[in-house]
Amino acid sequence: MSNLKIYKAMTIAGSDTSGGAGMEADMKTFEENQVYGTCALTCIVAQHPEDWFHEIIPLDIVTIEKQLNTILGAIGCDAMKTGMLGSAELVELVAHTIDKYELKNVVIDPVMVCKGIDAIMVPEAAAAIKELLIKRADLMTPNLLEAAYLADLPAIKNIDDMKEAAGVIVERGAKCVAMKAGDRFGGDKAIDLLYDGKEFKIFEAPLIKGAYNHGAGCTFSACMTANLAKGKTVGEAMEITQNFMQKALSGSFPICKFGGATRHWAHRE
Ligand code: PXL
Repeated sequence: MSNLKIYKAMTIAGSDTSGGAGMEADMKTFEENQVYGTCALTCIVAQHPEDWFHEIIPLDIVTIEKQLNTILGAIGCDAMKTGMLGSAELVELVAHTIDKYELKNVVIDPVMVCKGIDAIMVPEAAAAIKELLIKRADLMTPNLLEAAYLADLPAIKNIDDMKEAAGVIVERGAKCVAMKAGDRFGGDKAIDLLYDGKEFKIFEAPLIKGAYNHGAGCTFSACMTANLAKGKTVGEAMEITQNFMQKALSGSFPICKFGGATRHWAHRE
């Protein structure tokens, strides 16, 4: 038995049955960062083996509330993140839970789109995230589509647009924004932006051609969450996460004929 201090992180997320994204990515990333993970499961995503159509099977709100009670009533957490929330009712429950337990290090990953679908999946849930969760977030981790939606901008096409969107999201109440452009601008660089309301920091990394990036957004956000749980600043967490992602993407691998996954353990190889 160990007496070392154990840091804990909670994810409120869906299960990606294929193992690369969702709560599976979150829990693997917590573990790789030496943080004990707990999970309140919101839905199950089951991919059809013939065509990889993502079927979303929601869990009922009472079941989700029971899980939150287990975790927060008995175990607690040093940081938390959200993943696929899927309904306005669930977003309301998450907002209420953050207030009730006065949760610290609240990371909101506003999962509104899945790779390849350039449209907001559940408009009511997205609107509720904008209204109820931005202002409760210590850190928001949107991709470009999500950031444009949250900031009411038509599209984000360059770094200036990223800064503008981050500015609006902070004005709307988030303490900090870590925005992931990934490969969206073309070119040979992956660009991330960190804004804490005072200073814009740009993080540039070589774009890893042909990487399997399924689950990369969840992994990024979970790595930030784990490091906030350990008491790192957002800036320190971002440095660690940049390194973690570079390795996880460089070492990504195919899992089936429809795609692959990031290598969560690559940082220790
Ligand atoms: O990467 C977004 C995402 C989040 N959560 C779950 C998912 C996916 C994408 O497939 O399945 C559960």
